[in-house]
Amino acid sequence: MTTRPPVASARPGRVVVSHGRDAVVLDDSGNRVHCRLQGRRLAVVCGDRVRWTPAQTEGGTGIIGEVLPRSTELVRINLRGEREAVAANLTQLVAVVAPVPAPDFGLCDRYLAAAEWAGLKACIAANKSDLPDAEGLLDAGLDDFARLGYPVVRASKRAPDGAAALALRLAGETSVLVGQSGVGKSSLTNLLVPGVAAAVAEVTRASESGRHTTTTSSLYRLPAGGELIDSPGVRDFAPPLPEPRDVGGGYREIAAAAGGCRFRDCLHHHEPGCAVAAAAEAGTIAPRRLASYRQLLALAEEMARRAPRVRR
Ligand SMILES: Nc1nc2c(ncn2[C@@H]2O[C@H](COP(=O)(O)OP(=O)(O)OP(=O)(O)O)[C@@H](O)[C@H]2O)c(=O)[nH]1
Ligand SMILES: [Mg+2]
Ligand SMILES: [Zn+2]
Repeated sequence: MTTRPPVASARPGRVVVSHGRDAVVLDDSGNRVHCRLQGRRLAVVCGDRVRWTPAQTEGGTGIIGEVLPRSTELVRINLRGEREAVAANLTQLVAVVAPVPAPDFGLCDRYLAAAEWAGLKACIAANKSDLPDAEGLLDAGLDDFARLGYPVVRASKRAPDGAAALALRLAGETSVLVGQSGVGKSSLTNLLVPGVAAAVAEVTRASESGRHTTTTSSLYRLPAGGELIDSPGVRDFAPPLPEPRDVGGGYREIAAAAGGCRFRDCLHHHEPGCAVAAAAEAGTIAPRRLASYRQLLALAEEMARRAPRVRR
């Protein structure tokens, strides 16, 4: 009679770090398991729900055999023009800005539009509030976002309870911190997640010299419930674009004003009777936001011209 080795059964897990063919998975008991991806076709990102099997591999003790469908995802277009998921199963995007490095509001617009298209909540964390905003540039931009209904929370690692307001926003959500390199995403993570100090300190040290310090996204459990993903800083963010007629859905004020346009299919270029253009002239829509919308619209139209049928 032959006895077979017991077949280990697949278990649920959550990807908390992913790099190439390797990932760290949090199992149901909160243990971190270093896993390899099975096969060439599997790919995971931070936040993915997976099924994994205990197994001794070169780099760890598990193999991920299956990625469960994502409820939401944040996707970017990489330098090769391909779709690339940044994080999965999110409920909220937090765009982090600071007085230094100088804020890039166009970048915020693109992140917020991506959140709208992906059905994520969104808010802005105005970090380093201990520093003076010399040009008033940050405050002016933040006012624009607050008027649109995006919560703006101030934060600082140099103030007592400097992340308390943000902590309230994060409770119960799965949030990703995004933004330029050096705005303080990892420092905020450090404040919000007790016990990860070591892991963050190791990477923040190098940031004093102004380099991109965080190189891989990491997911942490928050003490008040919910999860936080610290992501690497970016110079730019190109979201995958919907059909031209849907681009306005990424801009709340434009979507709201569009109902007043003379033509139902108005794209708010320079069509006659455009309520969006009129609102921008009247000052109720920030001209900067309209320009930012038109930039994405032009790209979406360019894509539609190039590949009218293969587009999703
Ligand atoms: N004054 C001040 N400095 C801060 C604050 N938060 C972070 N910093 C500094 O800003 C620099 C960058 O901080 P990080 O937390 O590494 O920034 P990051 O957004 O994670 O950067 P990347 O990982 O490169 O994307 C460090 O020198 C921090 O000490 C703050 O609230 N106030
Ligand atoms: Mg960082
Ligand atoms: Zn219009």
